[in-house]
Amino acid sequence: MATTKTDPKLAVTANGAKKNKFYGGLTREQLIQAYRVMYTSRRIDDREILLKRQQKIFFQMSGAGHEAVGAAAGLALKAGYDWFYPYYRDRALCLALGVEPYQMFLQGVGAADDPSSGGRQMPSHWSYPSLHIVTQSSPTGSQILQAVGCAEGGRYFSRRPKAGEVPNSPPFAQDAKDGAPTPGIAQASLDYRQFKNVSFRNDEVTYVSLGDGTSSEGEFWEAMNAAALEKLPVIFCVEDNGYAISVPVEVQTAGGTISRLVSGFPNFHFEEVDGTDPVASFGAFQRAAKHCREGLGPAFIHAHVIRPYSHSLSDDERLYRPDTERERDAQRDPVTRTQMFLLREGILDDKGINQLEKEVEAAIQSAVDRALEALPAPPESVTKFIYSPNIDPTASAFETQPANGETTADGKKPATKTMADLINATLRDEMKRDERIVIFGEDVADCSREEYLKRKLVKGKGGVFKLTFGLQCEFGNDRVFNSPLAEAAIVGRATGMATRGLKPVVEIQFFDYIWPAMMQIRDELSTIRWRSNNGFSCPVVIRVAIGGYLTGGAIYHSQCGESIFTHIPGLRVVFPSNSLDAAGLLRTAIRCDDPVLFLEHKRLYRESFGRASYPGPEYMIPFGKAKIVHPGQDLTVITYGAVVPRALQAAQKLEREQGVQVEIIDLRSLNPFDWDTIAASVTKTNRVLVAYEDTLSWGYGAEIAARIADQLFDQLDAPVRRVAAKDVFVAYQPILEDAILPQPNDLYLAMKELTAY
Ligand SMILES: Cc1ncc(C[n+]2csc(CCOP(=O)(O)OP(=O)(O)O)c2C)c(N)n1
Ligand SMILES: [Mg+2]
Repeated sequence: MATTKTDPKLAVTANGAKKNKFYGGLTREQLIQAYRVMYTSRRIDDREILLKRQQKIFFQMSGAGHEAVGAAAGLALKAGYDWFYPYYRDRALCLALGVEPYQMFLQGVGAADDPSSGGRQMPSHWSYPSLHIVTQSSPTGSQILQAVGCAEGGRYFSRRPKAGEVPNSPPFAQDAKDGAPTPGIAQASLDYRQFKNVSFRNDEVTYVSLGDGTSSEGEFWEAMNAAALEKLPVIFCVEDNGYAISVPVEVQTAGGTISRLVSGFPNFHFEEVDGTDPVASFGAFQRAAKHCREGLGPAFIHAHVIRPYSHSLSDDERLYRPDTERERDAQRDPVTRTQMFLLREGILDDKGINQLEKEVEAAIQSAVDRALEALPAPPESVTKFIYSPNIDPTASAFETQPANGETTADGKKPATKTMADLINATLRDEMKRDERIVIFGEDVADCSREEYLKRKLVKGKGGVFKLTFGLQCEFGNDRVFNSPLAEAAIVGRATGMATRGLKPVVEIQFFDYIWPAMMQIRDELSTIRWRSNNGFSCPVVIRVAIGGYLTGGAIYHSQCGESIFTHIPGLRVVFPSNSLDAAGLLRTAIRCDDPVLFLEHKRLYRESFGRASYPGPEYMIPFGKAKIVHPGQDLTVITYGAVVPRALQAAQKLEREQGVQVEIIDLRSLNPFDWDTIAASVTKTNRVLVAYEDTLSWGYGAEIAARIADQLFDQLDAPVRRVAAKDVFVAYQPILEDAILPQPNDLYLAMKELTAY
């Protein structure tokens, strides 16, 4: 693709301006509008700096120096039509799209009425749903993959418009408990779609911006690759001010120019432009948007800007930039430059400029006065919107019975299925029911080279554990596809898609490799609803193969680590131990309105333990509901996952030998977890063992044990014990693996000791 380099001198037209003259596609009125936006942006920064010094706001991040490129992007793209993932320097863009100065000051004071976050996020973390400005966070670059997913979501709906429709059903069901209609309880036949307004345009564009330093983040490169591969309509705008805090661009970017590094990506339209010139910048955005809207692929705009106000109010750039360099930058200040341009072209005279600036000052003063009166949200509201306020996945509406008959048509008992079989069947049923479900990840497709399948040359793979086998063949390669080998991209793209209303059910091939996606899971997926004060949500399901007991899995194919994720507010975590629970919990995960980490134990995929016959396409289990897999009154064992069959084995041995009856609780879902069942059982048995496969210290059992010590202290006749893996990694040699992971005999000994206590 061609790179357009704009000479800033050419963008400024010669003297003798006429009334109807266009300036690189901009009318005189648009240029005045651009200047108004730019000047407003700068003056808001100035005012915020003052307010911060007066301790009336608590943080300040300026967009100074970046105003021209922002105003130009806002003029070239359409609010509420295109989609925007701006970064913190994009104040002018937001103003150009329609955000009001008052709203920005509300963010500064942290007001309840701040439409971005209700006082939850720093200023300059934009979020305005009606304008399609998607909630932003603070990690540099984590917005980029989501922008790619957002574009994919829009394209999906434009190709399958029916998928965006909401199933036609009443909004709320009867709560089975008291028969009264209860808002917030989802009917079994309903799901998250009721609360997701899908809107899309066939020629929409997704804008995403970042700084020059941020282009060093791996996620940037993953996003560029994905956008190029899929020819997605994304405009990447690198606002290059030459510094990332104190690190200059030549130390950050090999060769000192990001344009050169990205130039090999196919399908892109490239622009390198003086981002302090609104006319040149507008032209770049117009050409970029045209390329995207025509479906030719993504675009990349490298805009050279300045950063006159240091990195933030906490930074003093004089510590690392000499005056000469700063003065050189000041010559290119976009606000003064544009003002001079308007005067020189006779578009505004001195009086006109004065008038405009006076109007802006008055508007800012009134906005500040009002914002300083605004109230913060009440402290008790802080836990609102961690999860969906609309669908409660612990509700009784998610409790349905398995639909399988006792016998099949020919009078035989139905065949029992493995966990792998029933997860596959549940995915198939849900994909049939809901066209918004897309499945992607590493190796999940049957075969990326579809012609091999069509010509029946191959059978297809469907995942390294074959859990997604046959789904691409049945539902098409736009719904089930292989992603590049990039876990952050899998979760980041899924998050963007879910923000648009799709239901991505993605796979992380091995839990051991979930870590590249950790930033997306911890700082994005789980926080989006809360930080946007319910403005956005992204109910993604992440299926992950987890766990050991594999004899040969070794350190990097055997890890657990679920407590790291149960520690994250906003994320549901489930961990089934058998086929039926896997089917019921997966269906709830897919239909609910929250992000879910669905942990599938590899060792249990094809075990003979816990097989069950197919429970039908409506079988669901609510989250937070444990199952007593073995009743007893002498000791409670709280466990989950692959420790369940091992605990059963140990309990049966103890019962045979000593007549001791152990009650085994399979938690099934770890966040939320079923405290009521635990409390009832411990109150009955007065002794408790918490058993889990992960390393002992700082693990999931610590929280359960602490709660029991705190709330059931009076009920205990013995200390709360834990059995778990040794605090080491899982070794390859089976003898070593056995010594590391909790075995039935370890459980047996602990049970015996506790009952004798
Ligand atoms: C992942 C991550 N690492 C570090 C930071 C701290 N930080 C915030 S902004 C910034 C520099 C960004 O520079 P650049 O991308 O060039 O954008 P600019 O601020 O210059 O516009 C850093 C290091 C962060 N927010 N996120
Ligand atoms: Mg920078």
